[in-house]
Amino acid sequence: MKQQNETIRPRALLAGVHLNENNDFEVSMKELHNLVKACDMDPVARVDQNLSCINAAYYIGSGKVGEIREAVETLYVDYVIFNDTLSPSQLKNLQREIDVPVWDRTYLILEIFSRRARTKEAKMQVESARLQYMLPRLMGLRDSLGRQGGASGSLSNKGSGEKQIELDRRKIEGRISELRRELERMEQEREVQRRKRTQGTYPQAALVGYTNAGKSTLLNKLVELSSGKEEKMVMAKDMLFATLDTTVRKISLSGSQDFLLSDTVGFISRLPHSLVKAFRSTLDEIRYADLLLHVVDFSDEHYKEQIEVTEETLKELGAGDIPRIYIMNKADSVMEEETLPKISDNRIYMSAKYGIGIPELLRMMEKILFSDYQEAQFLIPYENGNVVYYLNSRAIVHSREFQENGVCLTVSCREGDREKYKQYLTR
Ligand SMILES: Nc1nc2c(ncn2[C@@H]2O[C@H](COP(=O)(O)OP(=O)(O)OP(=O)(O)O)[C@@H](O)[C@H]2O)c(=O)[nH]1
Ligand SMILES: [Mg+2]
Repeated sequence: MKQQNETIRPRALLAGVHLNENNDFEVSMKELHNLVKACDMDPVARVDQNLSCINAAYYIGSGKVGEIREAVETLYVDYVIFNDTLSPSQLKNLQREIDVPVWDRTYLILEIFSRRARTKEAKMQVESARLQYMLPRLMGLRDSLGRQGGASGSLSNKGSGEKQIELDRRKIEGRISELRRELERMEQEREVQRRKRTQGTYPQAALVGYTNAGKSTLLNKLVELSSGKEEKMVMAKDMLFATLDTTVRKISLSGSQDFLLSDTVGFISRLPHSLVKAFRSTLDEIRYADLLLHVVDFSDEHYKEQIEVTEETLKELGAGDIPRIYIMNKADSVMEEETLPKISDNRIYMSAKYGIGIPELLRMMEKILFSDYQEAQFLIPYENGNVVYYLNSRAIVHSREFQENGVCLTVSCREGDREKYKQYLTR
């Protein structure tokens, strides 16, 4: 007897084409494997082929299609997943030959996103990306959804073929523009909120990087040191795309100034373009940041390629020129602990999980975030406690002296703050 809570995970067959010039084939197949697991499926078989060019009709050679069909039967496969984006006609042709739903890498990523999205905005962004992907592929997807049986929406209605597809198409187009309008409205709201936030003088840093690099773990570590409040933490998990929603937290640590830190969705190679576009507004936290913390999983042998993918995506988002610190994270698994943290230029080898290198990282951040700071000395009367409070959190306080007629603070602060309280300046 099966336990009640034991769920049976769908079984997936992974299919890929190794093109002659592609050196990253194995890496991307392994990544596909992890994506399949992140989608709660079991990768149970793999079919691949060396080719000099992609087969126009089936993507993979037609002989291999037969092999896949056989494996589907003998291994009880529920889904066949291709390691690339299939063209609408390839999808349609494959779906005619294969008896279970055929997905491609893009659809798989969209599916993961759609399962993980929690906020209304993230859900709408994913829906919009998914519909844009589906629009040119209705023919193939209709067959696929028909095979899943009981799939939701009008796409699963069998019957009057072309006519039904035309109706679906119009419905989808209508929904896409509805989503676009609503997302634009939300984007404006987000912009107002963002302005409100940045009107204060807190500088903002953003965590960016390949999925699973440790961004959320680092955010949590800083929140823990900052307020210790568990409800301010975000989910960090050994799973691709654990984070989809953007979070912004204020980090207040003794011995350093307050700043805002945002955590957002991770990147992956060949992240569907429609998704990057759909997520643009949430990714604004990155675009408007004063500093990017590029978190790298230094224990992954492919970390260099992952840095490249992340940098490419940042460029695409218009965040190519923002100053960066490269956080070579998870160094605890590949370097001797005594050698950590190690700093060279704008790189720091550290460990977010074990909290190694945090003070050093904060010092590196300060140099960039507070680079326009100036020295100043204020004498603030005791009745203006709020000014002392303000400067304590937004300036670097070098010394504090309690004198007869007020508190004397020697600080480094922003030009704007110096101006704001110039009546108290003594130097
Ligand atoms: N050994 C080691 N593991 C770490 C370190 N930092 C994070 N991890 C682990 O890496 C996994 C992924 O961490 P997350 O913080 O969820 O990664 P992320 O970058 O937020 O990932 P996504 O939100 O999925 O893009 C978790 O299992 C963490 O425990 C580290 O410094 N050392
Ligand atoms: Mg995360």
